Amino acid sequence: MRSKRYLWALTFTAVVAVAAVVGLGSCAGPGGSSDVGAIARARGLTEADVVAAVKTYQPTGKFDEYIMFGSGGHSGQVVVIGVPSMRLLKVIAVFTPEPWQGYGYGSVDHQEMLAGAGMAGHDLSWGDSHHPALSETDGDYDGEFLFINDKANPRIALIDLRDFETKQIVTNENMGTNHGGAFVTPNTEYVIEAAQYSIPLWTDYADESRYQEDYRGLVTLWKFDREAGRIDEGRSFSIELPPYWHDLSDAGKGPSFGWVFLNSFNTEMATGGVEDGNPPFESGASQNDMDYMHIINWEKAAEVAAQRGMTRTRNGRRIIPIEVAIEQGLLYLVPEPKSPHGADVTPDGRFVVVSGKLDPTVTIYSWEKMKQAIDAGSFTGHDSYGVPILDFASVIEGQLEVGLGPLHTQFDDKGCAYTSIFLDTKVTKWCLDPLEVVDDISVHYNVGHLATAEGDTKSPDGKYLVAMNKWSLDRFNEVGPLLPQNFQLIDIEGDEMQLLYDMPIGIGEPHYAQIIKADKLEAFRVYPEVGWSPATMSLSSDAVLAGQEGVSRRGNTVTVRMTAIRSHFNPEYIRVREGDRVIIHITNIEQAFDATHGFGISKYNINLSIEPGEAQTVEFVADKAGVFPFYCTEFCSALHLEMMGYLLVEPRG
Ligand code: K7E
Ligand code: CUA
Repeated sequence: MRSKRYLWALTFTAVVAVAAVVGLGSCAGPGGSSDVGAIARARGLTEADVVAAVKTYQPTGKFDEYIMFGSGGHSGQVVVIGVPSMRLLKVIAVFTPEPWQGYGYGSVDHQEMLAGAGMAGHDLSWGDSHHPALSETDGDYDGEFLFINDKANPRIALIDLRDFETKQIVTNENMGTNHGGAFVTPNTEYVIEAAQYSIPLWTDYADESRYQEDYRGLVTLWKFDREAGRIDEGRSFSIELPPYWHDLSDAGKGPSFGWVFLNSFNTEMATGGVEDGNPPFESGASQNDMDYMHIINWEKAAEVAAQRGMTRTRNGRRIIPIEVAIEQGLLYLVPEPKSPHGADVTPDGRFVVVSGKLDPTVTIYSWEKMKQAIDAGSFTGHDSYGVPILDFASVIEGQLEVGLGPLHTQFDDKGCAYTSIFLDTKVTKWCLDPLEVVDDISVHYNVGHLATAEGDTKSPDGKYLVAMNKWSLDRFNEVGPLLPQNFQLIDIEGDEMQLLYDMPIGIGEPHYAQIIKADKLEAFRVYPEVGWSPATMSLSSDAVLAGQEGVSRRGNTVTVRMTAIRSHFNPEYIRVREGDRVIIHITNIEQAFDATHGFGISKYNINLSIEPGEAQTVEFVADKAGVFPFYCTEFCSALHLEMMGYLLVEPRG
């Protein structure tokens, strides 16, 4: 191993030399603001710190090479972060109302979408987002769409990356919660969503004494219609699974194209009940040494689901019953070590890497061997639901000890893998050929997922790895008992991993993230035409152009047609009577880059964000008489404070 001292001297000299070359030498004298060496010494920075700073700092106006889409955990949102600077660029509103984006604060389109995303008769104003998935074409991120799951309320959301806005949320009443999603197949043919905690499937209610008979797992394949930019619910289908608890999934690619790999735990089918003297779930569900990975043929399942009589419908969704799945050869099991968490397909699609939370190894399954066993019908037996089980020893490629509590694995461009090690709170780097551990690095602390640049594609870039840590403890200034989580950026270009940057993330527990090359994204700068509807991604029929403003009344409904431009609304008065229904169509008629206006009405819980070219509609009942200022909530110009008007609600009688 190279001596740290040597490394310090080398890089320190290099930095000072670079500074001297670019004219930043010690012109201000020792301790002066432009003496790099003196500043580093005064701040107590090591040479590794200086190198890390140089590798991550982005001067103003310079852009990041990569964009990371991270789950916002129980904020229900998606965070967008530049890599390597780790600058937070945006928090995309997904499952939770968000006032800056005017998401859920009066906009009719958002209101409708969020209302349609309720479940079990409840409006839902939060989600537990875990796994973002970028759309793929031929196994590579294409930068067009992003999907993310809501674990708490089994839902999948779709975000259009032309404007980074949520366009659709689909609900899955046949699941209790989900976890094995969102993951996409290599051309985004389908978005995969697997249930986590099993619930009764074919009956509305069954208590836990009927667990094995009535509770079931489920995996749903949501059909993605790229042309429409929407999930096609009618062409989507599910497959009934045994009532294990299902965890992470991943789609096969290359030789394993057409298949999905899905972990499970609690194959013990423990039903808990610690209050009655039973073993709690935590011990009941982790007794066995082996659980089952599910091997699912989605390509064939899609054909089967399209045939008459092959599915049963429940809550309006088509499900392939487990007997049909077995008979048609859609579902197989293979044992996997103890309470597995991550299942990750290698970039070449030849292997599946599984980590058992209670096992110090990663297990590498060979797709070739699994496929041979499936084709030959060579099984060791069947589970109690009749699903064929492959022989563990004959389908694995190998096992490698990586540390205590391995969770998730990501890949680089050199045939190596990175596994997060929760209990040892480190990342282990290992390579496939030969199968050996080559490096490890401590992370701070209790790491969950990892993300490498373009890591889930068939051609990862390597370069950067972000460790998403659950605990941050002593890494940041103390902010009370609820601490931020910690995204740690790690340089993986060289043989030894190097920690570059700690980014506190204080909106919710990050689970997974994906990192895409920034130049693959082609976001709108402004909406393409004045009067654009982000909901339909086309010209809105309610667009209001300059000169088309006005107010009209029909019975108790007052319709306002309004424009917004720096720095006024037109009209500036909205005169209604108490109890009137008020519909306001507003268009931001500007096409200037970044000239966003807001529209907030005091005390009515209304706020819109209207980006250049955007048309929005807000609808409400003026149920409280009085005078209510409305104003632009974005500081858009020197006369932004003057960009206001009054809602006059005349009292009845
Ligand atoms: Cu490990 Cu939901 Cu993927 Cu959290 S999950 S870490
Ligand atoms: Cu428009 Cu402020």
